This record gives sequence, C-alpha cells and structure tokens, in this order.
Amino acid sequence: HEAILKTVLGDFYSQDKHYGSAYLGDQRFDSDATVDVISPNDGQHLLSISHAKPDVIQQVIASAKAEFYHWRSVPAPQRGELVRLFADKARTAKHQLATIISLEAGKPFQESLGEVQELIDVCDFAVGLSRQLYGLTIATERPNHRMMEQWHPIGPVVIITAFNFPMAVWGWNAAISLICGNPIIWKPSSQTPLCGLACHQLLLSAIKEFGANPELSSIVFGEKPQVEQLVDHKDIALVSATGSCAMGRAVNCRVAARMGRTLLELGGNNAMIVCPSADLELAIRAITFSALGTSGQRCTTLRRLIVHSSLKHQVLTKLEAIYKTVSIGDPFDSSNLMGPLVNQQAIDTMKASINTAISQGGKLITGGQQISNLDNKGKSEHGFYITPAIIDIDPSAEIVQQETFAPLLYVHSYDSLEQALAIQNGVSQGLSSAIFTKDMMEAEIFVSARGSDCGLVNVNIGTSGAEIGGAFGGEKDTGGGRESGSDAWKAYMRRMTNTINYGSELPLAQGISFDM
Ligand code: UN1
Repeated sequence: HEAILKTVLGDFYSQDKHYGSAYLGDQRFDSDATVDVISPNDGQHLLSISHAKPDVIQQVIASAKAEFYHWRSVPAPQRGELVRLFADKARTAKHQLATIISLEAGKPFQESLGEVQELIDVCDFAVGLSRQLYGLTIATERPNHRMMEQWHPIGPVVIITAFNFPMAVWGWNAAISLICGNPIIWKPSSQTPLCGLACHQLLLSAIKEFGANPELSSIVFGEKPQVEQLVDHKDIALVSATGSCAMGRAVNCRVAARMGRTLLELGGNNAMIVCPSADLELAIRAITFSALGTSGQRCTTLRRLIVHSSLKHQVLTKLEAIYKTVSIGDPFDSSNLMGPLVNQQAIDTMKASINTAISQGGKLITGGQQISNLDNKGKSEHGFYITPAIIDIDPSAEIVQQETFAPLLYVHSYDSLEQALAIQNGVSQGLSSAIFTKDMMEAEIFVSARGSDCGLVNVNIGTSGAEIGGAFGGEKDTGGGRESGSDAWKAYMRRMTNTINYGSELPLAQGISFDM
C-alpha cells in the first residue's frame, strides 16, 4: 500500500509516517504533540498526525476568506470546470483511493470502490449544476418594476466529516461548495487523515491545472478545540457537519450563538417495516446489506426491523442463518462481506448495548462475539472484528432509542400498520426508513404525510445506499440538513431578492399612497 500512498499523496507523502497538523493549499504545518492512527484491519500503527495550533487555524481561515473575494467572481460554469478536472483525477485514481479508504476505515474494498464512485458521481452532478444555479423571476404588483431572485456565493465553508464515509461526504460538500463559489476548509475524522490528504492532493493538482489559488482548499487535523475554533469564527459562512447527534448539537449551538449557518447530517436510527405481502427474499437481501454493510457503521444502517407478527419467526430464522455464516475479515479479501469495526471502543460500545438490551428484556438471537484470531494469514489477528448481532426486543425498551454505531439489529413485531408506523417514528432521529410491501395502499401511506417522518423514505429497497441525485439528510435529531443532490446547493449560497424600477414613478407596494 505504501506505493499507492506515494503516488496519490505526491509531495504530501511522508516516508517516516509522520504527517502534519494542517495543510493550507500545499503548505504543510506541524505541531509537537502527535496522535497515532491505528488500522482497524490489523491493529497496526498506520501513521501519526498532529493537531493544528490556533494561529495556524487563524491563518487557514484568513486565507480562505481572502480567496473567497476572488473565487466568488469566477463564473460558475468555470468553477464547474475545476470540479470536472478533479473528477477526472478521481476516476483515474479510483482503485488507489478505495485502497486508502479500506486501509484507514476498514471498509470492504468493494464498498470502498462504491464510495469513490459516489465521490465521482457528486462531482459530475456539481459540474452540471454549475450551469443551473437558477433564480426565479417573480411577478411584481407594481408597474414598470421587475422582481428577481439571485443566488450568490456565501463564503468559506467548514466541512466536518466522519470516518465511515471519509471521501464521499467531503465530496458532497466540496464539489457543491466549489461550484457555488466558496473556498473549503476540511476537518476530516482523525481516523482517516490520509483519505483527507489524498482528496486534498488530487484537488490541489486540479486547482493548479485550472490556474486557481491553492488556498481554495485546506485541511485541518484536530479534535474538539480545533473544531470549536473553526466553527466559532465569524468568517466561516457555513459549517457542514456530519457525525453524531451529540457533536451536531454542540456545533449547532455554537454557530447559532453567532448567527452563523449550519448544515447538519447526524445520527440515524433507521427502521424497516416488513409487511405480510412483502417479497421476503428481496427483503432479506435488503436487510442484510442495510444492516451489515460497512459493518453497521453507516448513518443509514438498518438498526430496527419491524416485522409483521405472522412473519417474525420466518424472518428471524432466515436472518440468524445469514448472520451466523457471513464471512468477516480483512476488507481487502473479496471473500469477506464484513470488515472490522473502527476501533476497540466501537466493539466495547456494541457489547455494552447488547448487555443493556438484555437487561431491558431483549433476547440475543445471535452475535456479539469479538473475533480475536481471525485468519491463518496472521494478518487480522488484532483487528477489531465482531460477529453481527440480532436482538429480539420490545420497541418500548430504552436502548432502542439509541444509535449504536455497530452491526446490531433490533427486531420488533407489529400487527397493524398504524402500530408499525408509531414504532418507526417513535425515536428521536429521523434519517432513513423503508417498507417492504406489495400492497399499494401501504406503500403510499408510508410515503404520505402521515407515514414515515424521515428524510429518506424507501419502498422495497433497504435504508442505506442512497444515490447522490437526491437530497440526503433527515429530520429531528438528525439535524434537518440536506446535502448532495436535488436543490441542496441552495444551502451553500445566499439568496438575494432584487426589485428594479425602470419607470419614472415611485409606486409603493401594498397600495400605500399619501395625498401630498
Ligand atoms: C453516511 O453514512 O454518513 O446512503 C453516508 C448511503 C451512502 C451515504 C452514507 N450513500 O448509505
């Protein structure tokens, strides 16, 4: 993998595996205290990074602000050309980028390829969008007047991303921010710094080819103090944060205090309803991918299965068989469907949730065993592997309210659709949801105003694996933001309403007139 890192990281590559604390364009900064990054695959030390110091963050923000005054005046279709150049480079480097994702995040290689494709897709989408940042022409009530709406660049955007989608989620935000005229500052997960550096390096080479200023893009490594400094700064026009509800709530409060803008894509507690008419074979396949994909570490992972009571036994039996035989191990070995969890803490949290669920009346059907001696290659022995778990539990149990970021599936049963909907909507998060049914009325009710309260609502497909063309995000504690497709770009621009008088009178709106 070293050769791949060397190629993709270019000048950023460090032979001694020590990386910087921030990269402002192509300028590297360091600080003394280093932090180790451990591979989830085998527990080995991968590299070290350090955390950005306050004066460096200050410089990064100031540079982004200065560059904003230039980039906002580059015509949007030209800004799209920069994103097109980047997408070309990502296409060429697809396998290398996927390798870096599997290395740092432990994602099965096929899924990593999918993630890079998602990054490329959103760039293509943004390129087209760069000619479609449409405003409206609005009918005015006054003669010789014209009203219109324009969308203008908003300013530097801070992008905070998680380890589980270390490139695609940056892509959603970076590609759209750039075509909208905004410089970007990225705070990637400390687990996946090389995923960050690889994307940043590819973008820099596109920026240079395009002839723009490298300071259009920066990376800051750090944790809470670095995030706080970034999000508190008045020159950051938008904070787009993906991660836990707790992180999002904290960021939201800070940014709200300075009247800034946030775009939040936070935790999910996603459910699927399996109805009596469902195509069970299809449903089982969808459940398997949604619950086990990325080892249950997607924000869209299926966490709660709500099965009609007449099917519960059958569904549980089938799932148990799959869960017991699913191949788990080295994400680079294509015979494995599941890789590791991100670290030992994630394993411990999953085990703790299982114990809590059992103490709250749940019955463990299968799973929850940490695998310590995985394969005979001597490679994965110390990785963070665990068998996926299913728990049969009443939906009223407290633990079901929580998102445990692991392959842990709660199964409930229901008798009426109203009851199933109440269970589905009865949690504080509202990201993704699905129903399996061949009954048209059930499907329509599910997507209607009185159906699912989530942002993503699917019929006869699972909860995860959304395409980039739709707006991605959810309601309630999920944060309400929408990223990626549809008109999500509007969050990255400021709306301007213009009223233009081309007459020689000054008629007032609302018919107000004064006898003078
Ligand atoms: C995430 O887990 O933060 O819908 C994003 C999906 C992917 C994106 C997940 N396209 O599962």
